[in-house]
Amino acid sequence: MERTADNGTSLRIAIQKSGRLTDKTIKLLEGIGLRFDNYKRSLMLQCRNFDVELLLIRDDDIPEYVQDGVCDLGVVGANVTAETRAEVTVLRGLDFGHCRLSLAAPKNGSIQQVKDFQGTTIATSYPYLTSNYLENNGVDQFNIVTISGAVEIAPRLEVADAICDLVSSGNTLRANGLDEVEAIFESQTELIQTNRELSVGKQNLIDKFLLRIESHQQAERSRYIMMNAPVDAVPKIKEIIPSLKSPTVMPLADEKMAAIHTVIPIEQFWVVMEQLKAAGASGIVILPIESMIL
Ligand code: PRT
Ligand code: ZN
Repeated sequence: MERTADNGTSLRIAIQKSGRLTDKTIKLLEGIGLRFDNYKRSLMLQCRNFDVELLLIRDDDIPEYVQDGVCDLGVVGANVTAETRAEVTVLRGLDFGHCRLSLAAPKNGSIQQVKDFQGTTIATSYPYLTSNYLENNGVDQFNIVTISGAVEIAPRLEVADAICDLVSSGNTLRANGLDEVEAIFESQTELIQTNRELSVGKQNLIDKFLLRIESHQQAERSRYIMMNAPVDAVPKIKEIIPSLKSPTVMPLADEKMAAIHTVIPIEQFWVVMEQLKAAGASGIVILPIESMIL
């Protein structure tokens, strides 16, 4: 167990108690080696093997808890931090919970572009981001109706002419006869830190925590690749491999053949595979990587 300098005070991280981000957040924390018991039952959860405790709360409260220093770190959508205007530091995007906040209006109606929002009533859970966007884009007269859920049915209930809500696949808008007019904010889940001064012990713990997250993210973006190839083809194969470091080349019992091991970024995976096969590689094996420190 790693202890902080300030009397064993744990690093306190706010995460969503129950919602879209909860399972992915826990999966990430477990992916960097942290172990917890029964996270679905408690409000406060002590990590068994790292000096961290989790506070499980509604996502709307996370930025403020972090701003006020009640929690040192938080895991929350950029959309929530931006709407609450909390003063916190974004440490990094966590590459899940991707979505966009979009203005949307009834299909084939009178609202087709941003200027058509002039004089309309818009239902949203994001009054600040919505008004701010409209005002910055030449729309100076509109009403905002702030509602916290089921925003997409507001036009049908004639509570509003249009909406501004989070969209990921677009299915909810389509199912409610709405068209996306404009995406006003791109979001993903982020790790945020309080701007309050932290003890050296806590700051050290955050540095360790961040290094683990970085290694985990790097590993998730990479694959370990092994293959055999004729010795003659090795120079060509080395040129093809977009390796993070020089590949390992090992002799095989058959002197005309060599084994090549390396790590490649996942997004180049298929293109590289095809090129390697064409260059003479065979028996190509791809493995996931648990963690990676460059
Ligand atoms: O109870 P609590 O307040 O903690 O949770 P919540 O109900 O406010 O939030 P929750 O769990 O629904 O979402 C948490 C976070 O997930 C959001 O703040 C975003 O950062 C992120 N996220 C990613 C999304 C979506 N994608 C998303 N699609 N949040 C909500 N949606 C909803 C959207 O509001 C709409 O109703 O999904 C519907 C649209 O989805 P598509 O796929 O049909 O376009
Ligand atoms: Zn919420």
